[in-house]
Amino acid sequence: MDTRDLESQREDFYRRIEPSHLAPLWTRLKSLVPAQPMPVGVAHRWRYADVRPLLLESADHISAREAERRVLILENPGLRGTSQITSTLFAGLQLIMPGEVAPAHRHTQSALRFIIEGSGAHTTVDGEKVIMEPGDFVITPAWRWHEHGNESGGPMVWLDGLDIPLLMHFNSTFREDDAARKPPESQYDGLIHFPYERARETLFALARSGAPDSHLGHVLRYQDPKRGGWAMPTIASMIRILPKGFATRPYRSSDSMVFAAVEGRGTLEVGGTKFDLAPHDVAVVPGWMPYTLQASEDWVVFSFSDRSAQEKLGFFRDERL
Ligand code: 1HN
Repeated sequence: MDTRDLESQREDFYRRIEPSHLAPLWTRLKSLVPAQPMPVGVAHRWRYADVRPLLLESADHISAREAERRVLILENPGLRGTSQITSTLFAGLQLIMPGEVAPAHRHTQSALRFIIEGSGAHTTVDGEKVIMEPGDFVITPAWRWHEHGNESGGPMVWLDGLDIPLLMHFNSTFREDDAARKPPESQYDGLIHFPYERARETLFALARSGAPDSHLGHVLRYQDPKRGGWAMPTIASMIRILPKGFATRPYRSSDSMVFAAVEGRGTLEVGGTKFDLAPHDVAVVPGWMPYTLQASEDWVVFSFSDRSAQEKLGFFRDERL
């Protein structure tokens, strides 16, 4: 049989199996199982100076109570309409004004908060109150009742990170609202509040004590002190300091990274683009794209990714270039 006949007989075969909801794997195998990660989304930076006035304006349009959560979603420009910053994570900037309450609810998605601006507002987790200060890292574990309130005199802004797209893949999302509130079945026994004061002290002590890792800088991982390992089951969070003048060697990992600049200034370089990052700017780097961080001042950077889930499932990879 010549190849034209072979090809047309194959095409005919594919058409005949289609009504039985069957398809050939061999035409799709290499796209289903690529040799390495295909980029999902694009690298992007949100300047806080641009976003802040819009976030504050959102308070003219809706209250925290009516919105339930007054959040502007940081949507990856390569993933429009998905509410995703990466293929597995949601990120947004949440605003709560003085006197406002964001009512209690619980969901199977886990949330992290990294405090950007303001001082003294609170979040509660199963009734345990956490007062939030800039640079603090706060966790709302899955299925824990949580609400936010602002009894301070000024607006309070934080970066939210949730594993929403990840749970969407598992189709295991549940939510209950305040009206259905019951006493919690158990008490969460992990750490939920990591104050910046302690992280900052440790970072600057590290920076004084020796040379930074060539690809990462001086890194602290937020850990669960009881069980060890990452503080959250799905999301891995870190904070690092890059001494003034230091530049990392190119590095890539299979987890797409969300960065939030904290103090000082520097540049994230990814895919030939340089993103200067001022304090409170947020950036995203798709998985497996090599990137570098260059510090023009002593530079503190917070980051989170789905690495905690990838490690547990056994497919996390990284490469030092
Ligand atoms: C949520 O519950 C919070 O509790 C923040 O602060 C962001 C984004 C989507 C769905 C639920 C919060 C959220 C969210």
